Amino acid sequence: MALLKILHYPDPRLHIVAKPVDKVDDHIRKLAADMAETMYAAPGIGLAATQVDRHIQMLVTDVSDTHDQLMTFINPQIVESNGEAVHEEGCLSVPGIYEEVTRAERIKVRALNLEGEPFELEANGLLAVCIQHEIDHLKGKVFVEYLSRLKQDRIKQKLKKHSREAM
Ligand code: K1U
Ligand code: ZN
Repeated sequence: MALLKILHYPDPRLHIVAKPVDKVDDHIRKLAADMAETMYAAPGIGLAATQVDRHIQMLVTDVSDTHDQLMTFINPQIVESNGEAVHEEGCLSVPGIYEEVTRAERIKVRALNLEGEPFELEANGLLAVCIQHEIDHLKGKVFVEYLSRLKQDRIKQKLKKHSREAM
């Protein structure tokens, strides 16, 4: 397995819209394993292929404390959503920034698993937040884009300053 480089906001590649996966093969399974390793190492509770500069519709999540609930979603689609909930979110592509976002409270997701078989999952709480956040990545949307323009500009300045300091 391999650790992948995570793109940082405001990298324009974070806005590329991911394409559907047409065949779930060993190449896709290897990428899913590398994404899981990268997510655990970060550490994080989710990761979308977009964040590692692979523009296909695949994401991984594990919201457990024990790191034993890894889930892979290929070509995920939210087919039902209900209610509204506010949750503080972070993002491995926007390090050090945590902000509240309002999203659906409960969702039903349809996707393919690593065998290419369709499945449906109903989610609420942190898992629902995380899946919605990752599906946004696949659509080229970063969570800070739910914030005011002023906050987005401040976050961009802060991250640019950090990347200059890291050089
Ligand atoms: O998409 C990402 O960048 C991953 C992101 C997922 C996420 C977190 C919180 C709300 C919505 C989506 C993260 O994993 S940020 C890191 C994080 O939240 C975390 C890290 C270690 C332990 C627990 C949480
Ligand atoms: Zn993110």
